[in-house]
Amino acid sequence: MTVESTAARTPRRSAGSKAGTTGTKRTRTTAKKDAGTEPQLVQLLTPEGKRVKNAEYDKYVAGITPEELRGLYRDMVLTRRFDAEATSLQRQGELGLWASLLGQEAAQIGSGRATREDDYVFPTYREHGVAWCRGVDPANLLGMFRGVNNGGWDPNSNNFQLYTIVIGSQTLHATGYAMGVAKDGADSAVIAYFGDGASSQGDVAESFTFSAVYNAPVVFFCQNNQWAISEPTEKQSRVPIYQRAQGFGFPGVRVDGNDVLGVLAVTRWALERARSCEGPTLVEAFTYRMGAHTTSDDPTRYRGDEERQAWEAKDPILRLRRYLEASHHADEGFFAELETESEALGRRVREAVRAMPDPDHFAIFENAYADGHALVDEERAQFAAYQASFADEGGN
Ligand SMILES: Cc1ncc(C[n+]2csc(CCOP(=O)(O)OP(=O)(O)O)c2C)c(N)n1
Ligand SMILES: [Mg+2]
Repeated sequence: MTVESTAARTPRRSAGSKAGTTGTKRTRTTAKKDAGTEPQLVQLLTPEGKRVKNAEYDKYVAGITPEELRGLYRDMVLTRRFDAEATSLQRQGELGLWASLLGQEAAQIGSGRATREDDYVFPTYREHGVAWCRGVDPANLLGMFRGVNNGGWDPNSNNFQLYTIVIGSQTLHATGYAMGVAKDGADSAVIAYFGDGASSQGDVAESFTFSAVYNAPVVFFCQNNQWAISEPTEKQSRVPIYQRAQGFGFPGVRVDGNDVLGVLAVTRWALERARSCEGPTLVEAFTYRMGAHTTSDDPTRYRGDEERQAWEAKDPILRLRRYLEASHHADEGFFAELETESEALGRRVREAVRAMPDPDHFAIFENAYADGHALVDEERAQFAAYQASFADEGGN
């Protein structure tokens, strides 16, 4: 058991409950026997910001320059600032909902920066940091959460698919796309993001099977943030998630998801495997969702403060800052300038959201069927009558 997983489990109440005690005991014994090896965690930067050597993965970040390190730091800070702005905008009534990535910045920036322009990314709904790396305007991520559009960007402009709410389904899309890439003989790779909860979905298991059998150039990037809304990871898997890959016939690696350097190295390795026709890889980025599942959720109802505090000590931004300072790769001027840039980003996003035009109320009926449908016609007429009922009040 790693320190991380112990910390994640400690504060959870007697999760099994009385009724499940016997069953839990029995399956635990089985799980231990079947799991084989204890979880191994790849880490290049400790929470204290110390660089540790790693014989296997060091070479994937060997040439990284101080400027690139500052770039990773900047990416994480701006992403966090954007995310905080979006949360505030929801609280102000400008967005209907927001899914925060707080705590997952290293997992997303490290993996996003490992991708090449011609790679293709299939996200969930929380990949704001990856979207940033792909060059999607952060303001565009907010349209769907404001309810003014169904996506907000052209997937093919940045090879970044639209956000996917149907848990795990994008892993199938990614696998199919990757099989197409292989048929085209291209050397680009595909990366599919999903969560610990999604790992229980049949779609994910099917995509593992297909990608393995067809040797598809896809990286499955699981952000294990310890929670699927209110369900802890131990309710999703009896073995560490990365170890599941072995049963499907491809490698799985667990990386410290709060270590941007480690994530960058491991994802580069996995993408390189995909490009050299070595097939799929499962990367489990072991991280923590510091905030609520979404702005509609209240995590105090199912988890304790101590757990969050333990993970705050492993904050991904803080640890890179410690490393940058200790190695004299960044000075006070850099941090101050970044602060100004962050505030400017927050302001820009705020203004952009408030300026988003409301959609044409009837557009949804036009886009349901290519050739129309009697039921849709009926609903359109009902909606038109409803709208007209406001006419006396000066509505439109
Ligand atoms: C197929 C499907 N089932 C259930 C849901 C409801 N749902 C939305 S998010 C979520 C939890 C996902 O957890 P995880 O995969 O760990 O991702 P995280 O939210 O932690 O990033 C669930 C069950 C859904 N959107 N789609
Ligand atoms: Mg999760």
